[in-house]
Amino acid sequence: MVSRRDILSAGAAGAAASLVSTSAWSATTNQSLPETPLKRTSKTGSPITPTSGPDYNPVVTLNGWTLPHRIKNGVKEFHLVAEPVERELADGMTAYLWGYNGQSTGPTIEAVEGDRVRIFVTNKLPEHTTIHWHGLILPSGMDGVGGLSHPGIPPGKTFAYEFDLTKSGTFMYHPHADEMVQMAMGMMGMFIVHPKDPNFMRVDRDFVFLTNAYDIDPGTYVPRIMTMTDFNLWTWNSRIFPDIDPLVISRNDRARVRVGNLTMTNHPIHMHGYDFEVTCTDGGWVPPEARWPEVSIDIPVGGMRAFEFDAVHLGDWAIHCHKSHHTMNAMGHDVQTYIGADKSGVTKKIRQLQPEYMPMSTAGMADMGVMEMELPDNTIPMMTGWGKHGPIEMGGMFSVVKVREGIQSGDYSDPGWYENPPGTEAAEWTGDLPEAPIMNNAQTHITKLENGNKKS
Ligand SMILES: [Cu+2]
Repeated sequence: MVSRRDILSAGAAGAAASLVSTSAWSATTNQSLPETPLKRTSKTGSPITPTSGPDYNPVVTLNGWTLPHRIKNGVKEFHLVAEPVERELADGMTAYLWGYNGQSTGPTIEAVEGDRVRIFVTNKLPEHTTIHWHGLILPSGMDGVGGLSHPGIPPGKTFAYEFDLTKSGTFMYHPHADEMVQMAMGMMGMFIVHPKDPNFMRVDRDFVFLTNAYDIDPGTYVPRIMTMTDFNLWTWNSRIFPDIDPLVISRNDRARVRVGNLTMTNHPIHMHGYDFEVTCTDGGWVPPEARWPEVSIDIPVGGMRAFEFDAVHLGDWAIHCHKSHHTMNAMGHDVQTYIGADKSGVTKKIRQLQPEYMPMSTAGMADMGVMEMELPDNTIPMMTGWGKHGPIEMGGMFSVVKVREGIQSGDYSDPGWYENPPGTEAAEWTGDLPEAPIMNNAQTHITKLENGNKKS
């Protein structure tokens, strides 16, 4: 007898071969339901190219996957299972979350404008749940607000949601029952509706991810659900740097990045090397005449922004939240600032008790990026990651857009680090320096006085 737990944990080994499997238990216990696809790993799953029906270019869910469907009498059927999951936030750190079909975040649902969808939701949680389809236009009774639209789905039961997809765009799904707890535990996913006309807003690479946040004490596994603002893990699709997969793009591809925000604060997502235009919100497509150029786009709470660019600049380009605390992993926020402090006296004293003691952070905190500090189990350093040229000193909401020549369509594998062409990389200067203009406060003051004297 193979338990579901075995299926989940066995996946880590043969990850690349098959990212999606079908769990035996659901097929036998729910004969009339579509099979329950189950994701085993936190690696980015291959997009699912449509084999029947209208053509579309499938999205790539960063460190996530797309939910397979079946078609029954012209209706697209999906099966989501709400359940406790173990999610690897990064190599060396696992969180005990709630999610869908074996993972948090849940799989991306992908369909086409004009489709009728039937989404079965099985509740394997210890309490009731619902799913709200954020941004979709649908009948009131399908809107998933527990108690308002319909009763909550009790543990062990399956509800069916059914509606027509009347518009294309980028939407989200999440519980609207004990919402604070269930979202803090990682329950959320994306819902992509492709345009009926495959040439409308067509791109070559279409990335999608959700921003989410957890408060998990170092050495523990379960998020603190009562935290309102002071989260210590800022994630994309329940994944943190250095283990968020890169966004791999072939030069001259038209690329789109869709970012949803189901945290409790905004995230200004900044991408280096390019300017771009916001082409879609969770309300719909932005007409060309209403767009303006950006290099950072604030993703509001409970909102989605998709931006597009032509990938003409080769390189490794950082993409990250511009709130600098959101590109850090777990850390205490009540640590004193020691910049400029003289710790030599106290160091001498402490070393009498603990000879290997090292004073830290008197010149900044970059020493944290290279230190091999002993951490509690199941904890990732505050700032970490190693690039071609040294420590990257980041964490949390950070990844790299990798634009390369001649990447095959459909290939999202990491091409490694970019080799800067000769003469295009900043390096130490050993020649003569121009005289540096100095304007310190005293001089400013003198200049002001002189100018004042001249006037009188
Ligand atoms: Cu942020």
